[in-house]
Amino acid sequence: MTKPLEGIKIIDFTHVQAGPACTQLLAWFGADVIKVERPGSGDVTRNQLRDIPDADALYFTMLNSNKKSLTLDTKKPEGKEILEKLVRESDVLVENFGPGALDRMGFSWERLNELNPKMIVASVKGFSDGHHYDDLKVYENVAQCAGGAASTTGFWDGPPTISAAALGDSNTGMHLAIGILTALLGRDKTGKGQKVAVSMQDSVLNLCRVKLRDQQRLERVGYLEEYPQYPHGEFSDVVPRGGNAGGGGQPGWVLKCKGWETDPNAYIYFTIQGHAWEPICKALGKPEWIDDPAYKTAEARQPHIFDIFKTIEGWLADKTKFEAVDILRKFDIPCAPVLTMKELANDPSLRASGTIVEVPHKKRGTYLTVGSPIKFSDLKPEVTASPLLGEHTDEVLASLGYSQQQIFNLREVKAV
Ligand code: CAO
Repeated sequence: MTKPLEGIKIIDFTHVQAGPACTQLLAWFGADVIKVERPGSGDVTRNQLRDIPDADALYFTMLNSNKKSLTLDTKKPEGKEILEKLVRESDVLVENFGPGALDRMGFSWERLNELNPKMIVASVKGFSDGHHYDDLKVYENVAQCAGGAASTTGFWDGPPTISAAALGDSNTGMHLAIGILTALLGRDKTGKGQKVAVSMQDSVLNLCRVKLRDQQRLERVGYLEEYPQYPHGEFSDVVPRGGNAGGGGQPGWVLKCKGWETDPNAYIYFTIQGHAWEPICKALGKPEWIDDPAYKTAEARQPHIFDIFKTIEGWLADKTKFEAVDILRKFDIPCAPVLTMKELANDPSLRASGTIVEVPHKKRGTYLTVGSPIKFSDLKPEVTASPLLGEHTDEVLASLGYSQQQIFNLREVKAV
């Protein structure tokens, strides 16, 4: 089967998570992704949090599958020359260096555009160009704070809280992938490449869209009825942290199930959909609530919603999270068990769908990773191992016309 991105050549000048997540996605879909790494060390994540001595860390292997690795010192003249050759014959260059690093290396957008006017140059930065913080280097948690996620996550009586989900890193990488694919389609029409830039702050904020909605509602009416602070607590002039409250018009909460005293994940998320009130009452064995004016409407329930959740917890007390969901699903109630990483790793459905995959690796043996979350009817992305450092240096240089002797000489001067 021909993969949709086959024939698209990508110079992957990325490191850590945001950039690599983007290029890994494109590699799954068939792009020829050549990861350019500093000779001797490579992407810093190869060494970070290693669980096996002398083998690439999972942080690296799980974000760099399906790629080639070319070592190149792009600050040396020989390295620059090789990069120029690669630029001339590639479609996309993706980078997520600190601000100005590519320019300092001599590969500004203008220079790259001069070398290959059809090339798409895609960048991740912490803040967008021209932002008053655009000189800052940024990691995940910094972005979550700058993008509005931290101030709105957690409990009202605790500090701003970071999400475990990589809202700043992988999320930004996914935004960049959409930008690159859009620019590739645009190039088909115009014949011209362009610069695509995504900032981590913007990408986090994009996912916090409903919190900006809430800020405007709060300014207009002074309260937010779906937050736990309503109606008994106080609102200030900024969107508060809402704990585990549902973000839309459906109240919900994380509720204790059987075993919660010893198992920190014996919980389900329970949602009270307005139109599902009757099935909820039936599921809980509370038919008297169906027409009770104190329970019948969402407005009537809201002032005592936590008492309702307490009653539901009473019903859950003799049921495991899995048993509870098995009952509630029959009543069409939106809910899920709170799943641990261990449970997800062993979930037969996720294995069958290719969302959790086992990948054989030359040095590590087999490791688990998250495969493509995007499913197609005509493409089944196959996840292959991440490359060893410089594994494809000879192959890539030979494809650029370098002889064995020239490659030997480049190694002697540590340019590759
Ligand atoms: N050959 C020679 N030099 C290379 C090279 C290569 N193959 N690859 C990288 N370098 C150089 C860069 O040119 C840069 O040199 P100068 O600073 O001297 O110009 C240097 O390595 C360091 O690059 P950096 O600033 O990107 O790295 P850092 O470790 O200091 O910062 C990070 C890391 C992530 C904070 C920064 O890259 C950044 O802010 N990136 C943008 C935002 C981002 O993507 N962050 C998310 C990372 S995922 O959590």
